[in-house]
Amino acid sequence: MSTCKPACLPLIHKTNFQAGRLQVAASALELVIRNARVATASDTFVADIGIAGGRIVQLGMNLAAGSREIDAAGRVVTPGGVDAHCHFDQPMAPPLRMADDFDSGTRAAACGGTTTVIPFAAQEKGQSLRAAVDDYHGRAEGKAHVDYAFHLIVSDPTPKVLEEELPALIAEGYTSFKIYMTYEDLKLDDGQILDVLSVAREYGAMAMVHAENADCIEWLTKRLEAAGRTAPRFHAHARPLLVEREATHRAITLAELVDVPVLIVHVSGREAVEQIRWARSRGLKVYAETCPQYLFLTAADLGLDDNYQGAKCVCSPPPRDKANQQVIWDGLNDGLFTLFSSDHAPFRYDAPEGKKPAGEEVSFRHIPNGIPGVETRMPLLYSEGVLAGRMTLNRFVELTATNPAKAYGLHPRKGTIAIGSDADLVIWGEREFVLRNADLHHAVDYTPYEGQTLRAWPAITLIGGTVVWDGEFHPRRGRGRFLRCGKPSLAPHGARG
Ligand code: DUC
Ligand code: ZN
Ligand code: ZN
Repeated sequence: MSTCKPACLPLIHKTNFQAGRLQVAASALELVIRNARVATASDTFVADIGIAGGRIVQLGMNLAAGSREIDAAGRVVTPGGVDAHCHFDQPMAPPLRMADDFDSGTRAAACGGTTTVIPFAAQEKGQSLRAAVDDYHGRAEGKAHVDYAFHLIVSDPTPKVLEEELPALIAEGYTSFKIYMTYEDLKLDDGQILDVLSVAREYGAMAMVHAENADCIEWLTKRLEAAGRTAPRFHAHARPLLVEREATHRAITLAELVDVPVLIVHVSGREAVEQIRWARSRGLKVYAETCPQYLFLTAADLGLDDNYQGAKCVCSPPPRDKANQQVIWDGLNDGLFTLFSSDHAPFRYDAPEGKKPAGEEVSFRHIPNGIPGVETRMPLLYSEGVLAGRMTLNRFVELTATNPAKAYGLHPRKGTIAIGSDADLVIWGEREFVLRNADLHHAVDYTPYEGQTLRAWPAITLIGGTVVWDGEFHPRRGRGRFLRCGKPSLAPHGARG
């Protein structure tokens, strides 16, 4: 593991007070962050932040001395990021294996300013949902450096799952679940989707939908393969915008039928955006998430020829074009999108368990879908959104921290800077540097953003008032806590919620 110091500055010092004065001055405050330019989703103001017991206990000017102090004069301080869509150590069919487990995945998160993650406990067909959750806890416990909650992935909605397991798990704090409209081993048919949405409605949970039409993808894939078009770039040809549009429309319609909010995840471009705008104009509670790859990558990154390197950017839905990037920027700014998540789905490029399954350069159909991004999500949007003048600082906070915490029932403990909130904070450093995978902390052997110039990186990340990143990573393996989610604020309280 490397340590990178893109914005490391000597901000931390111990206060020079005498033992006698300590009782008064530092009885309450273990840490004071001085003169911070505090940014929340709604306000930006200069204040000292007083921290005790892992929480923010005071906000104001000229706070009493803390046992430790950080001088943040001139620095922006935001809530630690909440990455509400990432995949760590999710079981895969052999030979595939995700590169990041909860150790390396949450290490990367912390170094990039994300202090809470919500990955997925995925049910295999034939498996009980409870068994999937128990298995996933085993993968996280003792490893996580940051706090974490779980979404569920429902791939086999049997009567037992719908009537017993889902209601019980929702009551225990697993209040969101993802359903897939594509992938043979995960997809649900429309009737099954209606069943799962009905449970979401009844118990006040949030359903997240991967919206791509499976039959269209399969039909296109077969035709491309028959024509010998199997290079990574044909992944985008097999999943054009209309494939996402149709499924988005269908997901909206199914949710309308059940009368329940729905969240469309990883929206990639104009056609799905148009469906979501149309639904909103009709008063439907349709929410949307997008991800860095739809702002910073295009289909050209899948390769302009048959070079296999394009496999590094194979994810679903695929990246689109420059015009669609602008559509996504517009949606981030005008409120269409509620969430900005990484969809970190980490596979090594040069590895038989990764992008070259069993060591082979395979047809795009068999390239594992997903790219790394948990560490770069916040710095990319801060650099190219806030500092490039495309987005306000407050909207940045809302999209990367506050809304994900609210959407999944973790607010106000997470996602804001307020009295009583966990002292999960990012003190930003602003200077230009070139992003290199060698400086990142995930276990993936590449970043899709290699060579990109960034203008900012967290100078310091704090979790519960403890410095976990200050240009060096300070491990807290196993001290990341499991969080039970409350009811998502975007979903109505279900009849039985
Ligand atoms: N969907 C995801 O949510 N993540 C990775 C790949 C995919 O298809
Ligand atoms: Zn998905
Ligand atoms: Zn995902």
